[in-house]
Amino acid sequence: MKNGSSYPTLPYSFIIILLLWEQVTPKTTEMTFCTERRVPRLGVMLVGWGGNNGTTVTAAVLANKLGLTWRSKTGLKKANYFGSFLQASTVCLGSGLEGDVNVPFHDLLPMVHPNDIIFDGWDISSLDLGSAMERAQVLDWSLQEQLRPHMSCMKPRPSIYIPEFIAANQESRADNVLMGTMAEQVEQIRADIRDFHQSSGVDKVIVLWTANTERFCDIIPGVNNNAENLLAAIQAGAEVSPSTLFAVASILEGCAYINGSPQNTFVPGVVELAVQRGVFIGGDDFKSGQTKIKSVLVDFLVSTGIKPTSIVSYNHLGNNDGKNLSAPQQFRSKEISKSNVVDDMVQSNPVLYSPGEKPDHCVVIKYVPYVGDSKRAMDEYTSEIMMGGTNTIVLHNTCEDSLLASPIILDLVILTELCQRVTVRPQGEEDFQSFHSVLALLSFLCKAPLVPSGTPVVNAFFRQRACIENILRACLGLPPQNHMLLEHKLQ
Ligand code: NAI
Ligand code: DG6
Repeated sequence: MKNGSSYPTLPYSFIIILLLWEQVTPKTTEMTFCTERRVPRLGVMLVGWGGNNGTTVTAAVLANKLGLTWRSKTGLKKANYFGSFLQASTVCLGSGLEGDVNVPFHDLLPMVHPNDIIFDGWDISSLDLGSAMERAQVLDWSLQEQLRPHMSCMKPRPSIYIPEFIAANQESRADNVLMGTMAEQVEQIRADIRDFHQSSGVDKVIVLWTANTERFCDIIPGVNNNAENLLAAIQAGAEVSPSTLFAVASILEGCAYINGSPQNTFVPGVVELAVQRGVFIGGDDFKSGQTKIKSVLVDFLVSTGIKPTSIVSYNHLGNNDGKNLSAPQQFRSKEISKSNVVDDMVQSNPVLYSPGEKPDHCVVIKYVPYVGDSKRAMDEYTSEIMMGGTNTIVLHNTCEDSLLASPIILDLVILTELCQRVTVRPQGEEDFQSFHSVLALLSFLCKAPLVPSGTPVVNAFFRQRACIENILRACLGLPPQNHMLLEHKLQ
Protein backbone atom coordinates (compact mmCIF):
# COMPACT_ATOMS: atom_id res chain seq x y z
CA MET A 1 0.00 0.00 0.00
CA LYS A 2 1.78 3.06 -1.24
CA ASN A 3 1.52 6.40 0.42
CA GLY A 4 -1.16 8.37 -1.36
CA SER A 5 -3.41 5.44 -2.19
CA SER A 6 -6.78 4.64 -0.66
CA TYR A 7 -7.32 1.19 0.75
CA PRO A 8 -10.48 -0.61 1.73
CA THR A 9 -10.22 -2.45 5.02
CA LEU A 10 -11.67 -5.89 5.62
CA PRO A 11 -15.47 -6.04 5.78
CA TYR A 12 -16.43 -5.01 9.26
CA SER A 13 -19.30 -6.46 11.21
CA PHE A 14 -21.75 -4.65 13.37
CA ILE A 15 -24.39 -6.44 15.32
CA ILE A 16 -27.60 -4.52 15.76
CA ILE A 17 -29.92 -5.94 18.34
CA LEU A 18 -33.59 -5.58 17.44
CA LEU A 19 -36.13 -5.84 20.20
CA LEU A 20 -39.10 -7.61 18.73
CA TRP A 21 -41.98 -8.66 20.96
CA GLU A 22 -39.70 -9.47 23.86
CA GLN A 23 -37.48 -11.49 21.53
CA VAL A 24 -34.02 -10.30 20.68
CA THR A 25 -32.97 -10.84 17.08
CA PRO A 26 -29.32 -10.19 16.30
CA LYS A 27 -28.77 -8.54 12.91
CA THR A 28 -25.39 -8.21 11.28
CA THR A 29 -24.51 -5.46 8.83
CA GLU A 30 -21.10 -5.47 7.18
CA MET A 31 -19.47 -2.16 6.50
CA THR A 32 -16.34 -1.48 4.49
CA PHE A 33 -14.17 1.43 5.59
CA CYS A 34 -11.89 3.25 3.19
CA THR A 35 -9.25 5.71 4.37
CA GLU A 36 -7.33 8.01 2.05
CA ARG A 37 -3.77 7.67 3.33
CA ARG A 38 -2.18 10.82 1.93
CA VAL A 39 -1.92 13.36 4.73
CA PRO A 40 -2.56 16.86 3.42
CA ARG A 41 -0.90 20.10 4.51
CA LEU A 42 -3.45 21.56 6.88
CA GLY A 43 -4.21 25.22 7.39
CA VAL A 44 -6.26 26.28 10.40
CA MET A 45 -7.94 29.66 10.59
CA LEU A 46 -8.91 30.70 14.10
CA VAL A 47 -11.66 33.22 14.75
CA GLY A 48 -10.37 34.99 17.87
CA TRP A 49 -6.73 34.30 16.93
CA GLY A 50 -5.47 37.06 19.23
CA GLY A 51 -7.20 35.67 22.33
CA ASN A 52 -5.75 33.48 25.06
CA ASN A 53 -6.53 30.21 23.29
CA GLY A 54 -5.57 31.51 19.86
CA THR A 55 -2.17 32.80 20.94
CA THR A 56 -1.45 29.84 23.23
CA VAL A 57 -2.15 27.16 20.63
CA THR A 58 -0.12 29.04 18.01
CA ALA A 59 2.76 29.48 20.46
CA ALA A 60 2.62 25.84 21.57
CA VAL A 61 2.83 24.55 18.01
CA LEU A 62 5.73 26.89 17.23
CA ALA A 63 7.56 25.90 20.42
CA ASN A 64 7.15 22.20 19.57
CA LYS A 65 8.18 22.72 15.97
CA LEU A 66 11.30 24.60 17.06
CA GLY A 67 12.00 22.10 19.87
CA LEU A 68 12.22 24.92 22.40
CA THR A 69 13.27 24.53 26.01
CA TRP A 70 13.11 27.22 28.69
CA ARG A 71 13.72 27.74 32.37
CA SER A 72 10.90 28.34 34.81
CA LYS A 73 11.32 28.71 38.58
CA THR A 74 10.92 24.93 38.90
CA GLY A 75 13.56 24.00 36.33
CA LEU A 76 14.05 23.26 32.65
CA LYS A 77 10.84 22.81 30.61
CA LYS A 78 10.47 21.32 27.15
CA ALA A 79 7.68 21.91 24.63
CA ASN A 80 5.15 19.05 24.52
CA TYR A 81 1.58 18.19 23.60
CA PHE A 82 0.31 16.94 26.97
CA GLY A 83 -3.49 17.15 27.07
CA SER A 84 -3.91 16.16 23.44
CA PHE A 85 -5.43 12.68 23.44
CA LEU A 86 -4.18 12.10 19.90
CA GLN A 87 -0.59 13.14 20.63
CA ALA A 88 -0.14 12.09 24.23
CA SER A 89 -2.43 9.12 24.94
CA THR A 90 -2.29 5.52 23.79
CA VAL A 91 -4.58 2.80 22.49
CA CYS A 92 -4.30 -0.87 23.42
CA LEU A 93 -4.12 -2.88 20.18
CA GLY A 94 -4.45 -6.19 22.01
CA SER A 95 -2.60 -8.51 24.35
CA GLY A 96 0.31 -10.76 23.52
CA LEU A 97 2.43 -13.13 25.56
CA GLU A 98 4.29 -10.16 26.99
CA GLY A 99 1.18 -8.23 27.96
CA ASP A 100 -0.71 -5.35 26.39
CA VAL A 101 0.53 -3.70 23.21
CA ASN A 102 -0.11 0.05 23.52
CA VAL A 103 0.55 2.46 20.69
CA PRO A 104 0.16 6.24 20.55
CA PHE A 105 -3.31 7.19 19.28
CA HIS A 106 -1.79 9.15 16.42
CA ASP A 107 -0.06 6.03 15.11
CA LEU A 108 -3.33 4.23 14.41
CA LEU A 109 -3.88 5.96 11.07
CA PRO A 110 -2.03 8.56 8.99
CA MET A 111 -2.86 11.92 10.59
CA VAL A 112 -1.69 15.50 10.38
CA HIS A 113 1.04 16.24 12.93
CA PRO A 114 0.36 19.43 14.89
CA ASN A 115 3.86 20.73 14.13
CA ASP A 116 2.86 20.88 10.46
CA ILE A 117 -0.29 22.98 10.93
CA ILE A 118 -0.14 26.50 9.49
CA PHE A 119 -2.21 29.03 11.44
CA ASP A 120 -3.96 32.19 10.33
CA GLY A 121 -7.09 33.91 11.54
CA TRP A 122 -9.15 36.91 12.49
CA ASP A 123 -9.60 39.03 15.59
CA ILE A 124 -11.49 42.21 16.36
CA SER A 125 -8.34 43.26 18.26
CA SER A 126 -5.47 44.36 16.02
CA LEU A 127 -2.68 43.31 18.38
CA ASP A 128 -0.03 41.17 16.68
CA LEU A 129 0.31 37.62 18.02
CA GLY A 130 3.55 38.39 19.89
CA SER A 131 1.93 41.22 21.86
CA ALA A 132 -1.32 39.28 22.21
CA MET A 133 0.62 36.35 23.74
CA GLU A 134 2.03 38.81 26.29
CA ARG A 135 -1.46 40.19 26.99
CA ALA A 136 -2.70 36.63 27.60
CA GLN A 137 -0.20 36.04 30.46
CA VAL A 138 -0.28 32.28 29.96
CA LEU A 139 3.25 31.21 29.03
CA ASP A 140 6.48 31.59 31.00
CA TRP A 141 8.28 34.83 30.17
CA SER A 142 11.50 33.18 28.99
CA LEU A 143 9.49 31.12 26.51
CA GLN A 144 7.66 34.22 25.30
CA GLU A 145 11.00 35.92 24.68
CA GLN A 146 12.04 33.11 22.36
CA LEU A 147 8.69 33.04 20.55
CA ARG A 148 8.09 36.77 20.14
CA PRO A 149 10.28 37.25 17.02
CA HIS A 150 8.30 34.50 15.29
CA MET A 151 4.88 35.69 16.44
CA SER A 152 5.14 39.48 16.11
CA CYS A 153 4.87 39.21 12.35
CA MET A 154 1.54 37.35 12.62
CA LYS A 155 -1.36 39.78 12.41
CA PRO A 156 -5.03 38.86 12.78
CA ARG A 157 -7.24 39.77 9.85
CA PRO A 158 -10.05 42.30 10.54
CA SER A 159 -13.20 40.55 11.69
CA ILE A 160 -16.96 40.83 11.84
CA TYR A 161 -18.00 42.72 14.97
CA ILE A 162 -21.64 43.02 15.98
CA PRO A 163 -21.51 44.51 19.49
CA GLU A 164 -24.82 43.16 20.76
CA PHE A 165 -23.64 39.55 20.57
CA ILE A 166 -20.73 39.77 23.02
CA ALA A 167 -20.39 41.65 26.31
CA ALA A 168 -20.28 45.45 26.19
CA ASN A 169 -16.99 45.25 28.12
CA GLN A 170 -15.27 43.96 24.94
CA GLU A 171 -15.82 47.17 23.00
CA SER A 172 -12.44 48.74 23.86
CA ARG A 173 -10.69 45.81 22.13
CA ALA A 174 -12.55 46.16 18.86
CA ASP A 175 -10.11 48.17 16.71
CA ASN A 176 -9.79 45.70 13.83
CA VAL A 177 -13.25 45.36 12.38
CA LEU A 178 -14.75 44.98 8.93
CA MET A 179 -17.01 47.64 7.46
CA GLY A 180 -19.75 47.28 4.86
CA THR A 181 -22.99 45.37 4.68
CA MET A 182 -23.38 41.96 6.29
CA ALA A 183 -23.24 40.28 2.88
CA GLU A 184 -20.05 42.18 1.98
CA GLN A 185 -18.44 41.13 5.25
CA VAL A 186 -19.25 37.48 4.60
CA GLU A 187 -17.74 37.86 1.11
CA GLN A 188 -14.59 39.31 2.72
CA ILE A 189 -14.29 36.33 5.07
CA ARG A 190 -14.66 34.01 2.09
CA ALA A 191 -11.96 35.98 0.25
CA ASP A 192 -9.70 35.71 3.32
CA ILE A 193 -10.09 31.93 3.35
CA ARG A 194 -9.23 31.73 -0.35
CA ASP A 195 -6.30 34.11 0.12
CA PHE A 196 -4.87 32.04 2.99
CA HIS A 197 -5.42 28.82 1.06
CA GLN A 198 -3.51 30.10 -1.94
CA SER A 199 -0.77 32.14 -0.28
CA SER A 200 0.16 29.52 2.36
CA GLY A 201 0.19 26.57 -0.05
CA VAL A 202 -1.89 24.38 2.28
CA ASP A 203 -4.08 21.66 0.78
CA LYS A 204 -7.10 22.29 2.93
CA VAL A 205 -8.39 24.77 5.48
CA ILE A 206 -10.45 24.22 8.63
CA VAL A 207 -12.01 27.20 10.42
CA LEU A 208 -12.47 27.12 14.21
CA TRP A 209 -14.27 29.64 16.41
CA THR A 210 -12.32 30.40 19.60
CA ALA A 211 -13.57 33.97 19.88
CA ASN A 212 -15.69 35.35 22.70
CA THR A 213 -18.82 33.56 23.81
CA GLU A 214 -21.85 35.15 22.18
CA ARG A 215 -25.37 35.33 23.52
CA PHE A 216 -27.81 32.77 22.14
CA CYS A 217 -29.86 33.91 19.18
CA ASP A 218 -33.54 33.18 18.61
CA ILE A 219 -34.55 30.64 15.99
CA ILE A 220 -36.80 32.75 13.80
CA PRO A 221 -38.89 31.25 10.98
CA GLY A 222 -38.06 33.13 7.77
CA VAL A 223 -34.62 34.17 9.09
CA ASN A 224 -32.51 31.22 10.17
CA ASN A 225 -34.80 28.17 10.15
CA ASN A 226 -33.47 26.87 6.84
CA ALA A 227 -30.54 27.43 4.51
CA GLU A 228 -32.41 29.48 1.93
CA ASN A 229 -33.84 31.86 4.51
CA LEU A 230 -30.50 32.23 6.24
CA LEU A 231 -28.70 33.18 3.02
CA ALA A 232 -31.49 35.66 2.25
CA ALA A 233 -31.30 37.06 5.79
CA ILE A 234 -27.60 37.73 5.32
CA GLN A 235 -28.32 39.60 2.09
CA ALA A 236 -30.99 41.62 3.92
CA GLY A 237 -28.76 42.30 6.93
CA ALA A 238 -31.17 40.68 9.40
CA GLU A 239 -30.06 39.53 12.86
CA VAL A 240 -27.38 36.89 12.32
CA SER A 241 -24.54 36.37 14.80
CA PRO A 242 -20.89 36.76 13.76
CA SER A 243 -20.21 33.10 14.56
CA THR A 244 -23.04 32.04 12.25
CA LEU A 245 -21.70 34.35 9.53
CA PHE A 246 -18.29 32.69 9.84
CA ALA A 247 -19.92 29.27 9.68
CA VAL A 248 -21.78 30.21 6.50
CA ALA A 249 -18.64 31.66 4.89
CA SER A 250 -16.64 28.52 5.73
CA ILE A 251 -19.31 26.14 4.46
CA LEU A 252 -19.65 28.10 1.22
CA GLU A 253 -15.87 27.77 0.81
CA GLY A 254 -16.12 24.01 1.48
CA CYS A 255 -14.18 24.30 4.75
CA ALA A 256 -15.13 22.40 7.89
CA TYR A 257 -16.20 24.69 10.72
CA ILE A 258 -15.86 23.95 14.45
CA ASN A 259 -17.43 25.96 17.25
CA GLY A 260 -15.35 26.07 20.43
CA SER A 261 -17.80 28.29 22.31
CA PRO A 262 -21.25 27.55 23.71
CA GLN A 263 -23.56 29.80 21.67
CA ASN A 264 -26.04 28.33 19.16
CA THR A 265 -24.03 29.17 16.06
CA PHE A 266 -25.49 26.13 14.35
CA VAL A 267 -29.02 27.40 13.80
CA PRO A 268 -31.10 25.07 11.58
CA GLY A 269 -30.16 27.07 8.45
CA VAL A 270 -26.43 26.42 9.04
CA VAL A 271 -26.97 22.71 9.62
CA GLU A 272 -29.04 22.44 6.44
CA LEU A 273 -26.43 24.37 4.44
CA ALA A 274 -23.64 22.10 5.72
CA VAL A 275 -25.62 18.98 4.79
CA GLN A 276 -26.45 20.40 1.33
CA ARG A 277 -22.78 21.18 0.67
CA GLY A 278 -21.38 18.03 2.33
CA VAL A 279 -19.18 20.04 4.69
CA PHE A 280 -18.39 19.02 8.28
CA ILE A 281 -19.52 21.12 11.20
CA GLY A 282 -18.75 20.31 14.83
CA GLY A 283 -19.09 21.64 18.36
CA ASP A 284 -20.09 23.07 20.73
CA ASP A 285 -17.78 24.47 23.42
CA PHE A 286 -14.43 22.88 24.24
CA LYS A 287 -14.73 20.32 27.05
CA SER A 288 -11.56 21.21 28.89
CA GLY A 289 -11.71 21.03 32.68
CA GLN A 290 -14.58 21.09 35.13
CA THR A 291 -17.04 19.65 32.60
CA LYS A 292 -14.60 16.95 31.53
CA ILE A 293 -14.30 15.78 35.13
CA LYS A 294 -18.09 15.93 35.43
CA SER A 295 -18.51 13.62 32.44
CA VAL A 296 -16.17 11.14 34.16
CA LEU A 297 -17.42 11.45 37.71
CA VAL A 298 -21.16 11.28 37.06
CA ASP A 299 -20.56 8.32 34.75
CA PHE A 300 -18.65 6.60 37.57
CA LEU A 301 -21.34 7.35 40.16
CA VAL A 302 -24.37 6.43 38.07
CA SER A 303 -22.74 3.35 36.57
CA THR A 304 -21.82 2.01 40.01
CA GLY A 305 -25.38 2.47 41.23
CA ILE A 306 -24.77 5.59 43.33
CA LYS A 307 -27.34 8.36 42.88
CA PRO A 308 -26.02 11.93 42.44
CA THR A 309 -28.66 14.27 43.86
CA SER A 310 -26.88 17.62 43.82
CA ILE A 311 -24.01 18.95 41.71
CA VAL A 312 -22.71 22.43 42.41
CA SER A 313 -19.96 23.75 40.14
CA TYR A 314 -18.36 27.05 41.00
CA ASN A 315 -15.44 28.69 39.25
CA HIS A 316 -13.65 31.98 39.06
CA LEU A 317 -11.15 33.23 36.52
CA GLY A 318 -9.58 36.53 35.53
CA ASN A 319 -8.89 36.35 31.82
CA ASN A 320 -10.79 38.09 29.03
CA ASP A 321 -13.09 35.08 28.67
CA GLY A 322 -14.10 35.54 32.32
CA LYS A 323 -14.62 39.26 31.72
CA ASN A 324 -16.92 38.55 28.77
CA LEU A 325 -18.80 35.88 30.76
CA SER A 326 -19.46 38.37 33.56
CA ALA A 327 -22.27 39.74 31.37
CA PRO A 328 -25.58 37.90 32.00
CA GLN A 329 -26.46 36.88 28.43
CA GLN A 330 -23.00 35.49 27.67
CA PHE A 331 -22.93 33.70 31.06
CA ARG A 332 -26.31 32.17 30.19
CA SER A 333 -24.84 30.59 27.01
CA LYS A 334 -22.06 29.01 29.09
CA GLU A 335 -24.44 27.97 31.86
CA ILE A 336 -26.57 26.04 29.36
CA SER A 337 -23.64 24.18 27.81
CA LYS A 338 -22.15 23.32 31.22
CA SER A 339 -25.48 22.13 32.64
CA ASN A 340 -26.75 19.57 30.13
CA VAL A 341 -23.72 17.36 30.42
CA VAL A 342 -25.16 14.88 32.94
CA ASP A 343 -28.50 14.29 31.19
CA ASP A 344 -27.68 11.12 29.23
CA MET A 345 -26.02 9.46 32.22
CA VAL A 346 -28.99 10.19 34.49
CA GLN A 347 -31.48 9.01 31.88
CA SER A 348 -29.53 5.79 31.37
CA ASN A 349 -30.40 4.57 34.87
CA PRO A 350 -34.12 4.19 35.60
CA VAL A 351 -33.23 2.14 38.68
CA LEU A 352 -31.95 5.32 40.34
CA TYR A 353 -34.05 8.02 38.67
CA SER A 354 -37.76 8.08 37.91
CA PRO A 355 -38.81 9.59 34.54
CA GLY A 356 -37.96 13.30 34.39
CA GLU A 357 -36.03 13.22 37.68
CA LYS A 358 -32.62 14.95 37.66
CA PRO A 359 -30.05 15.96 40.25
CA ASP A 360 -30.05 19.62 41.31
CA HIS A 361 -27.36 21.21 39.14
CA CYS A 362 -25.99 24.69 39.75
CA VAL A 363 -23.26 26.45 37.73
CA VAL A 364 -21.59 29.64 38.93
CA ILE A 365 -18.86 31.64 37.14
CA LYS A 366 -17.23 34.74 38.67
CA TYR A 367 -14.73 37.18 37.16
CA VAL A 368 -11.73 37.84 39.41
CA PRO A 369 -9.10 39.72 37.35
CA TYR A 370 -6.15 38.97 39.64
CA VAL A 371 -6.08 35.22 38.91
CA GLY A 372 -5.78 35.81 35.14
CA ASP A 373 -5.91 32.64 33.04
CA SER A 374 -5.36 30.47 36.12
CA LYS A 375 -8.91 29.26 36.62
CA ARG A 376 -10.09 27.95 39.97
CA ALA A 377 -12.87 25.41 39.83
CA MET A 378 -14.64 23.98 42.87
CA ASP A 379 -17.22 21.23 42.70
CA GLU A 380 -19.43 19.50 45.21
CA TYR A 381 -21.15 16.23 44.28
CA THR A 382 -23.69 14.94 46.78
CA SER A 383 -25.10 11.46 46.24
CA GLU A 384 -27.48 9.07 47.92
CA ILE A 385 -25.85 5.80 48.86
CA MET A 386 -27.10 2.63 50.54
CA MET A 387 -29.73 2.74 53.28
CA GLY A 388 -30.26 6.50 53.25
CA GLY A 389 -26.59 7.40 53.49
CA THR A 390 -25.03 10.47 51.87
CA ASN A 391 -21.76 10.62 50.00
CA THR A 392 -20.23 14.05 49.32
CA ILE A 393 -17.23 14.53 47.03
CA VAL A 394 -15.53 17.93 46.89
CA LEU A 395 -12.96 18.85 44.25
CA HIS A 396 -10.69 21.86 43.79
CA ASN A 397 -8.85 22.34 40.52
CA THR A 398 -6.46 25.16 39.59
CA CYS A 399 -4.80 25.53 36.23
CA GLU A 400 -4.30 27.69 33.15
CA ASP A 401 -7.47 27.44 31.14
CA SER A 402 -5.82 27.98 27.77
CA LEU A 403 -3.26 25.24 28.35
CA LEU A 404 -6.19 22.83 28.64
CA ALA A 405 -8.07 24.25 25.66
CA SER A 406 -5.12 24.41 23.22
CA PRO A 407 -4.50 20.65 22.89
CA ILE A 408 -8.25 20.19 22.44
CA ILE A 409 -8.17 22.66 19.53
CA LEU A 410 -5.44 20.54 17.94
CA ASP A 411 -7.34 17.29 18.49
CA LEU A 412 -10.51 18.81 17.02
CA VAL A 413 -8.92 19.94 13.78
CA ILE A 414 -6.76 16.83 13.33
CA LEU A 415 -9.68 14.46 13.94
CA THR A 416 -11.91 16.49 11.62
CA GLU A 417 -9.27 16.38 8.90
CA LEU A 418 -8.91 12.60 9.31
CA CYS A 419 -12.69 12.15 9.07
CA GLN A 420 -12.62 14.00 5.75
CA ARG A 421 -10.51 11.13 4.41
CA VAL A 422 -12.72 8.28 5.71
CA THR A 423 -15.64 6.85 3.73
CA VAL A 424 -17.86 3.89 4.57
CA ARG A 425 -19.87 1.53 2.40
CA PRO A 426 -22.71 -0.32 4.16
CA GLN A 427 -23.40 -3.84 2.97
CA GLY A 428 -25.53 -3.96 -0.16
CA GLU A 429 -24.82 -0.40 -1.23
CA GLU A 430 -22.69 0.57 -4.19
CA ASP A 431 -21.16 3.81 -3.05
CA PHE A 432 -18.88 4.80 -0.24
CA GLN A 433 -20.28 7.64 1.81
CA SER A 434 -18.78 10.19 4.20
CA PHE A 435 -19.80 10.61 7.81
CA HIS A 436 -22.82 12.86 8.38
CA SER A 437 -21.99 16.58 8.04
CA VAL A 438 -22.74 17.02 11.74
CA LEU A 439 -19.57 15.36 12.97
CA ALA A 440 -20.74 13.75 16.21
CA LEU A 441 -17.39 11.97 16.55
CA LEU A 442 -16.08 15.23 18.02
CA SER A 443 -18.40 14.85 21.05
CA PHE A 444 -15.50 13.70 23.25
CA LEU A 445 -13.94 17.14 22.94
CA CYS A 446 -17.10 19.21 23.40
CA LYS A 447 -19.24 20.21 26.36
CA ALA A 448 -22.51 20.30 24.39
CA PRO A 449 -22.05 17.78 21.57
CA LEU A 450 -23.73 18.63 18.29
CA VAL A 451 -25.25 15.49 16.76
CA PRO A 452 -27.44 14.85 13.72
CA SER A 453 -31.09 15.46 14.45
CA GLY A 454 -32.75 12.46 16.12
CA THR A 455 -29.51 10.74 17.11
CA PRO A 456 -28.38 10.21 20.71
CA VAL A 457 -26.22 12.76 22.52
CA VAL A 458 -23.50 10.99 24.49
CA ASN A 459 -21.70 12.96 27.19
CA ALA A 460 -20.24 10.07 29.17
CA PHE A 461 -16.47 10.41 28.84
CA PHE A 462 -15.42 6.80 28.31
CA ARG A 463 -18.23 6.04 25.88
CA GLN A 464 -17.16 9.06 23.85
CA ARG A 465 -13.52 8.00 23.84
CA ALA A 466 -14.41 4.41 22.99
CA CYS A 467 -16.43 5.69 20.04
CA ILE A 468 -13.38 7.37 18.51
CA GLU A 469 -11.06 4.50 19.34
CA ASN A 470 -13.39 1.88 17.87
CA ILE A 471 -14.12 3.84 14.69
CA LEU A 472 -10.40 4.28 14.09
CA ARG A 473 -9.92 0.57 14.78
CA ALA A 474 -12.66 -0.16 12.25
CA CYS A 475 -10.72 1.88 9.69
CA LEU A 476 -7.87 -0.57 10.28
CA GLY A 477 -10.12 -3.64 10.11
CA LEU A 478 -9.70 -4.30 13.83
CA PRO A 479 -12.69 -5.36 15.96
CA PRO A 480 -13.99 -2.92 18.57
CA GLN A 481 -12.17 -2.99 21.88
CA ASN A 482 -14.46 -4.92 24.24
CA HIS A 483 -12.19 -5.41 27.28
CA MET A 484 -13.48 -8.98 27.75
CA LEU A 485 -9.95 -10.46 27.99
CA LEU A 486 -11.60 -13.87 27.67
CA GLU A 487 -8.27 -15.47 26.90
CA HIS A 488 -7.22 -14.79 30.51
CA LYS A 489 -10.45 -15.98 32.06
CA LEU A 490 -10.49 -19.65 31.04
CA GLN A 491 -8.76 -22.57 32.80
P1 NAI B 1 -10.29 35.42 24.89
O1 NAI B 1 -11.27 36.43 25.31
O2 NAI B 1 -8.91 35.50 25.42
O3 NAI B 1 -10.18 35.36 23.32
C1 NAI B 1 -11.25 35.62 22.48
C2 NAI B 1 -10.77 36.49 21.34
O4 NAI B 1 -11.84 36.65 20.44
C3 NAI B 1 -10.37 37.88 21.78
O5 NAI B 1 -9.06 38.18 21.33
C4 NAI B 1 -11.39 38.80 21.10
O6 NAI B 1 -10.84 40.03 20.72
C5 NAI B 1 -11.80 37.95 19.92
N1 NAI B 1 -13.11 38.20 19.34
C6 NAI B 1 -14.30 38.49 19.91
N2 NAI B 1 -15.27 38.59 19.00
C7 NAI B 1 -14.70 38.33 17.80
C8 NAI B 1 -15.17 38.26 16.47
N3 NAI B 1 -16.44 38.48 16.19
N4 NAI B 1 -14.30 37.97 15.50
C9 NAI B 1 -12.99 37.73 15.76
N5 NAI B 1 -12.49 37.81 17.00
C10 NAI B 1 -13.33 38.09 18.00
O7 NAI B 1 -10.95 34.01 25.28
P2 NAI B 1 -10.27 32.56 25.34
O8 NAI B 1 -9.87 32.28 26.73
O9 NAI B 1 -9.27 32.47 24.27
O10 NAI B 1 -11.53 31.65 25.02
C11 NAI B 1 -12.07 31.70 23.74
C12 NAI B 1 -13.42 31.02 23.69
O11 NAI B 1 -13.26 29.66 23.99
C13 NAI B 1 -14.43 31.58 24.67
O12 NAI B 1 -15.70 31.65 24.08
C14 NAI B 1 -14.45 30.55 25.76
O13 NAI B 1 -15.66 30.51 26.44
C15 NAI B 1 -14.23 29.29 24.95
N6 NAI B 1 -13.73 28.21 25.77
C16 NAI B 1 -12.53 28.31 26.41
C17 NAI B 1 -12.06 27.26 27.17
C18 NAI B 1 -10.76 27.28 27.87
O14 NAI B 1 -10.46 26.36 28.59
N7 NAI B 1 -9.94 28.27 27.68
C19 NAI B 1 -12.84 26.04 27.29
C20 NAI B 1 -14.11 26.08 26.63
C21 NAI B 1 -14.49 27.11 25.86
C1 DG6 C 1 -15.40 29.85 33.00
O1 DG6 C 1 -16.09 28.71 33.25
C2 DG6 C 1 -14.75 29.97 31.69
C3 DG6 C 1 -15.13 28.99 30.68
O2 DG6 C 1 -14.84 29.41 29.38
C4 DG6 C 1 -14.51 27.70 31.00
O3 DG6 C 1 -13.23 27.83 31.48
C5 DG6 C 1 -14.48 26.77 29.91
O4 DG6 C 1 -15.76 26.72 29.35
C6 DG6 C 1 -14.02 25.45 30.40
O5 DG6 C 1 -15.04 24.85 31.07
P1 DG6 C 1 -14.90 23.48 31.73
O6 DG6 C 1 -16.21 23.29 32.41
O7 DG6 C 1 -14.65 22.45 30.69
O8 DG6 C 1 -13.76 23.63 32.70
